[in-house]
Amino acid sequence: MQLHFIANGGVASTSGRTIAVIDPSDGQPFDEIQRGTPEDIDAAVQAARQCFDSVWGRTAPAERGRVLMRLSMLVTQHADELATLEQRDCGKPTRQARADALALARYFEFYAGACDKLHGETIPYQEGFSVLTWREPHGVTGHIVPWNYPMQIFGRCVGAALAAGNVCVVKPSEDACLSLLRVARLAAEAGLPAGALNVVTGYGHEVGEALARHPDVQHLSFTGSPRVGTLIAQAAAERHCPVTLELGGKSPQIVFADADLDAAVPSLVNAIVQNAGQTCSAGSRVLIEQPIYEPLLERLAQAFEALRVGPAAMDLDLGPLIRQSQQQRVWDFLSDAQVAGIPVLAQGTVVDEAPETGFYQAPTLLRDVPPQHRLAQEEIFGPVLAAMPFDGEEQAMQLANGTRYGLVAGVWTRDGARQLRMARRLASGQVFVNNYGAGGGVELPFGGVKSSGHGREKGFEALYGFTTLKTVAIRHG
Ligand code: TXE
Repeated sequence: MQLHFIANGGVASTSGRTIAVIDPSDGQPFDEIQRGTPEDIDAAVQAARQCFDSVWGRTAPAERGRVLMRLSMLVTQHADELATLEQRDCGKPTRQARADALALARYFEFYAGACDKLHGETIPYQEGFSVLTWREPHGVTGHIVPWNYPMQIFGRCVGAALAAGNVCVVKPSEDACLSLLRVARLAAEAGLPAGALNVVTGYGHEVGEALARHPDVQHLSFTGSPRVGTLIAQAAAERHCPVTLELGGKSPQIVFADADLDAAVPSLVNAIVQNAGQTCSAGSRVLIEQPIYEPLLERLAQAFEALRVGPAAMDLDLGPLIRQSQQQRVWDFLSDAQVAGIPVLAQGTVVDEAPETGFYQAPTLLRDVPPQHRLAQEEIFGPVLAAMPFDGEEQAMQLANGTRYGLVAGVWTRDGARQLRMARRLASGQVFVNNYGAGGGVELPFGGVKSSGHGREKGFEALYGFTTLKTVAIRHG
């Protein structure tokens, strides 16, 4: 049974209750986490506050960097162990789970190096004044993390927050706690002082909400659904707490007739099947220029038919979805497609070894999806790719920008001027040209526009977001 991690130790919930941990590969429980309470959140926030006031908030930036670097090395050493936990807890195929663990190590490595490079400025002002700015930590930061990439999302927000001198209270998804509880113990081993990083498990409407409303939490990071993001933003607004929201997308991949299709096809497929489509930046719409609509669809269909889905430990192209309700959500979208007469062009195969009690979904390619249909407008969060044709740059832009989201856009063309024109006009936080995702580098700021959220994770932008700027103007005697 797992405990909360508060002030560098395991703590049982005041509720005396637990939540079963389910393996998505077979639908069976195999562990338990604490069902946290608002009192547990309060204990974690108090531990964090104390640590901020007495230790971490006063630790020299270079020393913070050393601790984070040791943590990065420990995560690398334990990558296989963390991957095994994630595989069982979230149904991630082995290689994808291991890649997540190594990405987590890279987040801590990057932010370890950044700790002592967070400068203020001096500003030329009137005669007789010296004006300078300091970047100061917020204090206690709250992190509400989802289940699709627990380690990566934890790494990008907690790494930046700790580097900037903040302390953290993390509320992982009730569906994905095991790896983060283990990483918190590794952080203690790396020398992070008690209270700097606390993990409280439980349901969103119980502990997540308590964290969002806690008066001593001075910054909130949330990655999840737009519905809950709105609740978090409202709770934050009531006490004027800054908040970073990352709320997913319906990201277009736009393929022009002059594109290098040999490079594009595997990337287009990977962008929607990675993590079984449960990726905020999933390229879930493919917009194809008319002259290559049929030939590209044919190539995509072949690629989809070759995909295999099975238990995470088999390490196939796709594992199961996270839980039964997510599987039901995908089925609902697909039955809507059927009612609307949207053709299924190709599907992958769920292997015979997959237990019937697991949450499997074959990757599915739909063609001729009407741009206003919910299949083309709403985030499905499953391995379903909606294909539609376009005629020329202007229509591509209208279709690409025609949803409420704006997280990522992909453009495939050899025409340099068009690359720049498209990049300028796409309403999106990220534009990837002739690639998709740029390898997910921690150096690259990441975030959305419109309903995809606001604020930026990753890179130095995230670090700035975890500070508040103080302007000091000194008038000389
Ligand atoms: O998300 P929730 P769910 C999208 C995706 C998915 C849908 C639903 O489309 O199909 O959301 O997934 C916590 N106060 N994304 O239901 O509920 C919750 O415990 C405070 C996109 O799993 O938003 C978990 O830790 N916290 C996405 C986190 O919020 C609350 C990643 C996310 O859960 C809360 C995940 C509350 N009232 C889902 N209610 C992305 N952008 O990558 C829940 N939570």
